Amino acid sequence: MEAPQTLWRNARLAACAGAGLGVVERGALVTGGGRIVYAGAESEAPRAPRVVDCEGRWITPALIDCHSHLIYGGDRAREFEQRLAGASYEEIARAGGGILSTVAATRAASEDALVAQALRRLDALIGEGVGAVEIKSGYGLDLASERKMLRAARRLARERDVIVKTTFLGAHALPLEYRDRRGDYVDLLVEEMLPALAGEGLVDAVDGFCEGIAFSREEIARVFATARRLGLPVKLHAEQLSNQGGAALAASFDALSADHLEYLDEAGAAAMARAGTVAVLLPGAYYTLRETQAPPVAALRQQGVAIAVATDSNPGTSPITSLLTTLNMAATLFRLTVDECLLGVTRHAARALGLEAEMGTLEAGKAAHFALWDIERPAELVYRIGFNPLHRRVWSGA
Ligand code: DI6
Ligand code: FE
Repeated sequence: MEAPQTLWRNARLAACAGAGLGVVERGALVTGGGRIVYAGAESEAPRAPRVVDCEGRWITPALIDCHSHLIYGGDRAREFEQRLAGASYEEIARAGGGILSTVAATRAASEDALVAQALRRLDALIGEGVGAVEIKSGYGLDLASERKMLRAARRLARERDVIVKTTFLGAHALPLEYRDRRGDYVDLLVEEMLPALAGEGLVDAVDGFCEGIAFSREEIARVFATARRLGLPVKLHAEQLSNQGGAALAASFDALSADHLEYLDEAGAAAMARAGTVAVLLPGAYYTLRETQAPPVAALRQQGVAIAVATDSNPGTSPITSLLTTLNMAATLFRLTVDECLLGVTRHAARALGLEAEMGTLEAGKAAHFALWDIERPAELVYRIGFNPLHRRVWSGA
């Protein structure tokens, strides 16, 4: 254990460990060497040379956005107007708009431009106490452009104090040039793109979009088999627009998470529970697409599936860069409790990224990344809309 350097006293902790939120009313943290050395009652805290009075503020672990498409070229404001005029997301996608229009803009953008655009979105998240973010590729859909996206994602982690987990999402949409050659594109994914990018150290996990307008279970299974052969964990966009049995497929590959899940059935939830696959709920996309079928939260609870919440920040279906607003949506639209919301962007989000040894709770041994809030009770992090009560974000105990 590191030597104590700083005592953060006079705090209220939502440690997100143990039962519920793990609240400690007269709490303190002790940090040293960039780690948490102690988290608990102030009366039992070890001494430290430096003392910070938190003035009764609440401390949570740094928040985690475990599903985002933060890197992309252009925007989709025009498509937003088309949808306001009555076009559906699927109609726009089938007409070559949607994801494919962002693919064109992303292919045309330089790596520097992608980094500069994404930094503004990342800074919005960091400004709300976020300390880790997952970022997917999937708007390149050729080797050079997917590499450019993943390199841009890695660069963000050097530009800011934040952990970035990269996810290869080559199976996001069928690129135009493969329109009549689906099998050839999946061959390209599994034979060339994924092995090359994994070999360059650019890929922390592998994702796909299992949907009528995207890829079938069989196609996703080929991508996942390659991922596992390369030693990479998988996750899946599953059951967003229809029930394809994607969550059960993901669970059969021991997926870290299955995400969206509006159309998940009982059998899918049971398969996730058995595999320990986290359910990542994305209310920003549900809201933007004006979905009416909410994910089966009761079944997830009953099966004991861990629930995480994330922004899905992307230009088409979830143009949101506020994790706090996303929590409000999760509570209001999906009826998650405050505790479920907050665990969904801390402990359970960490699990969805395989980061649980480092982040997600205030516990001795974890990285000293946490957030101090000007609030009287944790519910305020969920209840307000468009108001940011962050006092400060602490990175590595400094
Ligand atoms: N599901 C989503 O919600 C995003 N990707 C996906 O597979 C949407 C991406 C986009 O419309 O650009
Ligand atoms: Fe997504």
